[in-house]
Amino acid sequence: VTVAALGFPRIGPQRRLKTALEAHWAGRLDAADLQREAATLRALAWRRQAHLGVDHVPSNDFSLYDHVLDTAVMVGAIPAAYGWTGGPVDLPLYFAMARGTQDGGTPGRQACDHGCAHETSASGLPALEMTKWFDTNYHYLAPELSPGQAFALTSTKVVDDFLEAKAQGVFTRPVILGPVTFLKLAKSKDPNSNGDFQPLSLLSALLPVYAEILQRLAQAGADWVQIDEPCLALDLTDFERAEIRRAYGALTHAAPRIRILLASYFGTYGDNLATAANLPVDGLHLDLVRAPGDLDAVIALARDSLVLELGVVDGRNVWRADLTAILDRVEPVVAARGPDRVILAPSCSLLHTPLDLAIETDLDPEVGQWLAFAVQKLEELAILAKALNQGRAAVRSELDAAGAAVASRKTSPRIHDPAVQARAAAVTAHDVARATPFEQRIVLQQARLNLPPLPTTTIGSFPQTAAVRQARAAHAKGQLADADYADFLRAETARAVAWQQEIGLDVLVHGEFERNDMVQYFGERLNGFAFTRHAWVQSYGSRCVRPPILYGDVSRPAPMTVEWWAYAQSLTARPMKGMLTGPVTILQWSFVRDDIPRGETCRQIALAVRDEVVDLEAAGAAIIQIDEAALREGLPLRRGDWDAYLAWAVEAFRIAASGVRDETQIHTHMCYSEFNDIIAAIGAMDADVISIETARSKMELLDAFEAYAYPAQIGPGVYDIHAPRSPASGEMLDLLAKAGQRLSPAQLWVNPDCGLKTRKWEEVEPALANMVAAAKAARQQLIGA
Ligand code: THG
Ligand code: ZN
Repeated sequence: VTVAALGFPRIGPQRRLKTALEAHWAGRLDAADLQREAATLRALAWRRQAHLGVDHVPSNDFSLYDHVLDTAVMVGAIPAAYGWTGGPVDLPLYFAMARGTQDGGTPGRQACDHGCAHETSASGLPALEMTKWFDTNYHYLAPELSPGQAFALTSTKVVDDFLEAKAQGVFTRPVILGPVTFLKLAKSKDPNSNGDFQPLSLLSALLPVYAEILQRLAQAGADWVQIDEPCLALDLTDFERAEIRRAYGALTHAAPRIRILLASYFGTYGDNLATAANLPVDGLHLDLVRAPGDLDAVIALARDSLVLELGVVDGRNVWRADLTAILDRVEPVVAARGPDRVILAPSCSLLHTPLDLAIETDLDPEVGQWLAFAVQKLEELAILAKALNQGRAAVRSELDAAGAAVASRKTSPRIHDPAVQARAAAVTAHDVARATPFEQRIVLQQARLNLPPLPTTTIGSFPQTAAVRQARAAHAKGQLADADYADFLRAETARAVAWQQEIGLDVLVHGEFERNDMVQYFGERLNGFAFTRHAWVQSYGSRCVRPPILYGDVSRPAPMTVEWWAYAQSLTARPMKGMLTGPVTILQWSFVRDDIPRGETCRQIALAVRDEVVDLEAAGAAIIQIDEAALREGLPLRRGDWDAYLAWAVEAFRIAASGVRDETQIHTHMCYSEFNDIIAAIGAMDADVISIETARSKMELLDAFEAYAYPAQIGPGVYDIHAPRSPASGEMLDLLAKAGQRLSPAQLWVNPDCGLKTRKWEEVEPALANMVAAAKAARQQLIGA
């Protein structure tokens, strides 16, 4: 039995890759030095994994920005806009595709408040579109493919990295993103745009490049090659399955000396299982964390000679594995198939876990003993392999230690809070619904709020200036006293409130200067969450997140936002919104416990948020916004699982929102643009007002509301906050007029697309003043008011 790692965290210790990339982009590190640092980080990762006992160390899992972009470059799929005429892709071109360019060479990509990180193209080249990688929090760059797209081997990075590692004495298993998944992830760019061009139709043109790569790897001496086809965890058509069979028939034929390990992960093979198990490949990876049932199903179908790679350790989460339970499961497989035909692995690439638990010196030791990051997961696999190869007695003490940690998690009062469980179990229909329907509530709300038609507001945050970030950092380091930090934040808040009032916004926000990451802010104030210092996970390019670790039953010991809200409201007679992050988003952006269903954890968070909503109302808030930026991201990979997810996700929002009286108005915000397929679920959330992103699509998004009559009020964003420019009021008026054609003017609010945290005051000030002017003009035009 051997051990494989499908991929290792590439951002490096202390996020060294981030530091190097950002220095390079700022002009402080030249290309050669960036490449040198990248080579050092690759060498570190290879040596580390080999040292930890990994037999199949991956290469080509490293990337300077994104492995899907690397694949596009490998096959020469460079969109025409970048002016490439063949030959090697240099770093400026590579980073132009990754980040866009603006005149003067500054990159165009701007993360918005909720991190949607869209490119801008005010001038210069746009970046490729960024999309979430399956159901992870990693974002890849979507290749763009047109009809007649030609492919040519353009980068030999996969061969170069294999040889680089070999020269260092590490014989690696190169990783390549498979041709079918590559094409399925690509965006179709059809200039004739009749919309029926399918990138998968390019498979025949693409396969020769893959064949050439495999042949070159064979020449370089490679043995196993890992080809990732995670599309096998998705719903596929018969045609797509047939194309997968055709692809692997061709590739195994073209490179008979290469042993292909085909890897899918993030879910069950499901109805693709017969296809996968019968491919002419040498090995098949199974994600036994997400799909434990795949093991027996594959064994029943696959030929005896197929090597099975068992993904037994969770590559998507941070919990220590139950080693004994894994051995109980795997020992019979090894006995039946033989040790040479079993490889142990994480369930997926370790890209999605933090690097090393050992450096988390501040973590609570009780919580710490329950965790395993990438390095620890490879240690677990080495222990398992040793137990399988030499008998359990060879690793007795390691198994006992793992067993003790598992037992402690089952019983610790830090995790299990009977009061929280009883409360969650006692939720009734009454708790998940407002007292009366929207039509009645809105009358009471309007009587209380007395807002003009087309009321103006913002999403919640205002620019986090260098001064704000410096003050937070100084406070965190203990260099700025609590009282001084609070004074500073109060002054920022007061300034923002006065300014909003001055420019004539109708519904104000306090600006969120006290908040860092919105999930972190709430997690730090809730029971059941732990925070790390160094546990970074790559989100996209050089950007990382440190997801909170949600380890136990969730409750709210004390109000989290009421003081800031009350202070801000005391400065104005206009309504001040209470601003909260919703339960699904908190869940989605955390590492979540695996001992109870996600839906149950989400319900606990929802009850904690409900407590805050009720307290805000009691303090006098007439409007409370509960953002669900990540509701759509949580959608399961398979359509068949959507309804169950949406049922508990929508219920969680309703639990959070339904503790208030009719005359209290609940807002929500979502900053993504694909609504059509979940619009009914969004309606079922029963918020009084929703703000959404529409400015970039020029209100095209509102097409969703043709087929579905959205029942409540809606603020389609009129100011595209992702672009570093301030739109004129005429532009915003046009958008409002467009919105007025699809929605009743009585339904409409006027607001930007998203929060303004990542913008500059110089952009925000004129933009919001223009937005208020546009609303005034629209009141005349649409309503005659
Ligand atoms: N919070 C959390 N998770 C998230 C998001 C979030 N996951 C999805 C989405 N938003 C990811 N988008 C981003 C956008 C910007 C950054 C990271 C993820 C970013 N990070 C800083 C960096 O890498 O320099 C570090 C931020 C920090 O200090 O915490 O800019 O909003 N939990
Ligand atoms: Zn947003």
